[in-house]
Amino acid sequence: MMTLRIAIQKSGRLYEDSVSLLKECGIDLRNVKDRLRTESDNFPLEVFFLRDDDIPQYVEDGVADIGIVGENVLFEKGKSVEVVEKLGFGKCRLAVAVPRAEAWSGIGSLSGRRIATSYPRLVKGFLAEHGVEAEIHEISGSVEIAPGIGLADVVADLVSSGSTLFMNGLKEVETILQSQSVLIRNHALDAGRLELLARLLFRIQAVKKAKRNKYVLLNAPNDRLQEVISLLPGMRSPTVLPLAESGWSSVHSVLSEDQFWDCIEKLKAAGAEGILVIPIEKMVL
Ligand code: PRT
Ligand code: ZN
Repeated sequence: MMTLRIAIQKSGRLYEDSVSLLKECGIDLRNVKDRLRTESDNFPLEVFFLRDDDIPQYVEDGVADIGIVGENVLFEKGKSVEVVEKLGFGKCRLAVAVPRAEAWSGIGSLSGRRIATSYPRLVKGFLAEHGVEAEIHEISGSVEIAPGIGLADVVADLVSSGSTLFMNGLKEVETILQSQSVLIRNHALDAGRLELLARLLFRIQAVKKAKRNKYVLLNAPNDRLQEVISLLPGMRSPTVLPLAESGWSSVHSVLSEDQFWDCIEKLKAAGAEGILVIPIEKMVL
């Protein structure tokens, strides 16, 4: 039987989220722990566990059909694959950082300096784009200690909370790339695999959409029902049910994360009470 082969990180920051995403898509995996490959019993999917750095190559070569990898790694490797979908996890940025005491006067001040990084290709592109010449020192780990031990003047490294830079006496001054995990695919998938990918993508999009939305239930006095309803976008329009207590209704709707707090405040002001907010597991429109 035809299966779709996906490459995901074996262990590290993307592992948990990658496995959870498949699970949320209803794909059960057999004994995931300490395996190099596994398959699913309820979806024609075979999973390869790899170092994240190797995933773009496997997908380009067609050893895996699709993969989950950070854009930072994808763009650094420069392999020829297609990005299918942004996945919204593994968010970070590749940033330039300098010793905290240093006055920063813009990208031009990188000129002639030594930059330590694990992302030479991305840094080179950034420098070229700004017409700056500097020395790139490629190191594979613990980039943030390079200035402290005299190996470099400046670093270009991944940052999420910023605490690693802070603890090493550095400050972030420029962003080279905003990154998150993406689903990538081989260019030349056959029709059967494209169809499996479409099924998987449909599920991924339903999971993503659900995460961005909440189910909201509230009680509203009937004399203010129209005002309350006008505040709720809903999928089509809100559901309204009478409460046992006369003069009151229960209103159900879906709210997106970005308008959430704003909307809740307005609903309260419009007389809504007993507002319940419930996570949505899947959302298919
Ligand atoms: O073994 P393998 O090669 O598969 O794993 P790895 O060690 O190369 O990668 P891993 O697991 O550390 O990271 C995998 C991916 O997670 C990266 O390629 C990014 O796409 C993403 N990601 C998201 C991050 C971070 N956030 C992150 N903060 N990767 C690394 N970091 C490191 C960063 O290098 C620095 O050392 O965390 C430190 C900074 O974090 P803050 O929170 O102190 O700013
Ligand atoms: Zn890696």
